[in-house]
Amino acid sequence: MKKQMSQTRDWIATAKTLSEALPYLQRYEGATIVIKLGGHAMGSDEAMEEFARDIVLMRQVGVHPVIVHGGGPMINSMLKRLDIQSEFVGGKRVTDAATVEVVEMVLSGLINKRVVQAINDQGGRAVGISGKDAGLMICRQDDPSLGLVGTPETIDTRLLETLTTAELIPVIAPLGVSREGQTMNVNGDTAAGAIAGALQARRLLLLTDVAGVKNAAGDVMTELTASQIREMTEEGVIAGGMIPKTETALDALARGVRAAVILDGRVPNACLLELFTDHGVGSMIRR
Ligand code: X2W
Repeated sequence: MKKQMSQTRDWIATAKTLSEALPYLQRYEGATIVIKLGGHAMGSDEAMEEFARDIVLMRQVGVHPVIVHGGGPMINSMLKRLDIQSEFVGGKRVTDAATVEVVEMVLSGLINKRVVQAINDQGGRAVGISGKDAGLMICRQDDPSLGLVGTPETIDTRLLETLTTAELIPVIAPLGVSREGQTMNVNGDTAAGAIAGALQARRLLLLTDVAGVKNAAGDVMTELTASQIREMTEEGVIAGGMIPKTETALDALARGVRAAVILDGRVPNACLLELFTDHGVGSMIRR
């Protein structure tokens, strides 16, 4: 009897949570949300399953999620198995012809299909593509010393619009093609920012393994403006691996994305918490 009562209380709490989510569900109905998947959420089958459930739930309530994934650590381990040396300069992988083949195999093959399968296992309908499909992402060479690393130059969103209109969930591997037809390796965050900008997304969610952007005292700032980010970067408060993330966020905002969130992907259901509750986990950056 006692157990039954506590179970009833659990269900009441669940119903209350759902009821409280209504205004948030209404707010994001029909919104395009670009999510950069990386770090912890890709680190285990359980984390991937939980991420996939969040995505399928978003689609179920009328959001249009568009996923861009990374996979740096998996590329590293495959390059190691193949005995190919690899190094990063300024957060980007120096990419020669042999390396780009492995990057494409791992990103478009292994990882992209794993994400697609995880979403489909939860009852979603995901379609895996890369920036090469239908000319989605045309790149120019980033810095010649990095080799085949691309900076997105034009984004053709037509394929993504076709997929989202058909209620399919695009899952994008961050590879592009140069005007000359050369395969280019693109940083996952950079690709997500460019795609979010081209889609004029409501939100860009960057899943990371940190609590968010910290101020000089070491406290996580839950809301920041673009000018605060620029100041904190000049002062050296934002440094190291956070810089590519905040740069991506600023770039997406400049292209018309309404807000970018650097989200702590280690927190369970981070995407749902951010979108459908008052309790975000990470730092929201607005113009
Ligand atoms: C990345 C692409 C994958 C990526 C790389 O080769 O590792 C460049 O560095 P994460 O896990 O999001 O870092 N490309 C140019 O961005 O993965």
